[in-house]
Amino acid sequence: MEKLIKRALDIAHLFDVPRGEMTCEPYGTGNINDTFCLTVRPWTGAARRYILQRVNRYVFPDPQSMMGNIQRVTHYLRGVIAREGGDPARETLTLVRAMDGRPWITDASGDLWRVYLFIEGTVSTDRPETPERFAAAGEAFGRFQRQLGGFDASTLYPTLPNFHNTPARLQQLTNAIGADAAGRRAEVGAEIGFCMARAAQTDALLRELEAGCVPLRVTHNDTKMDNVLLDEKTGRGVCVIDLDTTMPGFVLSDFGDFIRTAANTGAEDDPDLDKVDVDMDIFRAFAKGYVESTASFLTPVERENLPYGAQLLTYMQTVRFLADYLDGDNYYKIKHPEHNWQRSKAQFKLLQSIEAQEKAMNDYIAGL
Ligand code: ADP
Ligand code: GN1
Ligand code: MG
Repeated sequence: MEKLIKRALDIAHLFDVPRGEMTCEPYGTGNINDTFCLTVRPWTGAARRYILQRVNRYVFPDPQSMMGNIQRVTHYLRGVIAREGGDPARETLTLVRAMDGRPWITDASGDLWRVYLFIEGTVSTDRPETPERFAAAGEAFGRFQRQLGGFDASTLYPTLPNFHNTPARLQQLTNAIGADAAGRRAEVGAEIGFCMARAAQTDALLRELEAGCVPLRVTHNDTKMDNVLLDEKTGRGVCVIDLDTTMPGFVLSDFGDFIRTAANTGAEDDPDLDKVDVDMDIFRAFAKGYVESTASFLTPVERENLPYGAQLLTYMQTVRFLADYLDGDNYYKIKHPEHNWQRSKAQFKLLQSIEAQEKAMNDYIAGL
């Protein structure tokens, strides 16, 4: 890590930030990119902070096209936010340019680095203490989609093709089972069985939804609690961050992935499956915030299927973790050899719990 911090500091000097003493420390808890908080203490004036990130090139093989999406989306959002009387520097991400004028640096080894203004006076946490904060996140993700309502989703580069495409994820699992690259197929027979048992039904439901014209919109595709910055004083949702996976998609996916990640009484990788359950208070708080801020554009089919989104995304994550375990852990960073297997089991337990609450979730949304 020391070596990486040193490299990050060298890179930081290539960006258009004030001259002065620079320090850099690892920041956040993401599974994909390397994130640092860069502090610059100019010779005169107050210290300034930035977020410096090295993009994961295994996950994002074409990071420059991804950066193109982020530039276009944040540019568009800045216009909408200004028209609505908001503060564009605070309510969307701002890329800092490098000395050569581009908003990123590609280093000698081919890694892409970028710098964002640090949005001060905000907090991001994956475990807020009050339901109001989940409602604020729901409002913020809904607002993000509303503000991007006039942006033609089909013009965005498909950064990660088939990212939230469940049949394609099932195909990856089928391929991983066939290849058995890490020699783990025999031990995960039960989990393979759970995933395959739901495959045909999922396929049928998705076809139905597509036939019912669920529209393609600009979606975030990584809607976690810690991807929203909340005002540290008021708790209001200030800014949706982590725009790497912003692509055309279905709103069910953004709603569903939030419930999967935030409304779990246990951890995503909980070794104790008894701790994993869907937290209906969090579901209700988020759903209320989200449905209120999307009321002006959500179609009835989208609205009715929001709870199904929670099932779909939890199922997809069960499949993704299992496929990565079978492949030999190429994709997700792991903390121990069975980590992806454990993650997959915990996600499957969550899926069962969400399925058990299907009626309660549908009733709640219908009553909003
Ligand atoms: P990852 O893809 O690794 O999740 P993120 O872009 O979400 O990376 O950044 C990790 C963390 O850094 C976030 O959860 C948030 O706490 C913080 N962060 C990111 N961007 C900003 C920003 N512009 N201002 C303040 N904090 C930020
Ligand atoms: C990854 O880095 P993070 O935690 O924001 C992944 C998500 C998964 C998640 C599972 C680009 O997101 O899709 O749901 O891990 N992001 C990518 O923890 O694959
Ligand atoms: Mg993040």
